[in-house]
Amino acid sequence: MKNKKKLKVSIVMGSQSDYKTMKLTCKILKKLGIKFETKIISAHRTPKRMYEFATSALENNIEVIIAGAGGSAHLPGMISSLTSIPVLGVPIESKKLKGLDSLLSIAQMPKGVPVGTLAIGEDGALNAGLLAAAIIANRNPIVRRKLNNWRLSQTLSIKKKPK
Ligand code: RP5
Repeated sequence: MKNKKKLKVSIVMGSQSDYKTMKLTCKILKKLGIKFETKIISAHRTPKRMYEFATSALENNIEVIIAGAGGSAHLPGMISSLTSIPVLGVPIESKKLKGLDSLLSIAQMPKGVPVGTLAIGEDGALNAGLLAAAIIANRNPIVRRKLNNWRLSQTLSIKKKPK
């Protein structure tokens, strides 16, 4: 996949079961016209895949990595330890602790290796896409315009009075 100039965002997740949440990230990136790829990569089940992905991300033209993981969710932190590309972490709503485990695991990175942590579940998945778009928009006016239009249509959709 080397030198595919247009690839911007990589969405990775620890399991197939995370996809129902991470689909929201795909949806918003599609809407904003941002190229992305999706991969299942588990820090503990496929550590070699994780290493190879993270260490080749820069040469694969990835600008932002969005990593969704649940439970003992070390995937975003481990990826961030292997690359200086910005990593956004989405805590998946786990079955046992409703995602509190994932949230703390992703958010509580010790100093030196950052992960931008989003909200638990679908809110975080969608916002991760918006945040990736905002990062890319810093040097891409077309993405900036699309992102601003999306935000404006959200504002316009909010009614002034409850029914
Ligand atoms: C994590 O374990 C994954 O990110 C997923 O959220 C969780 C459960 O995985 P499955 O048992 O559904 O494959 O690694």
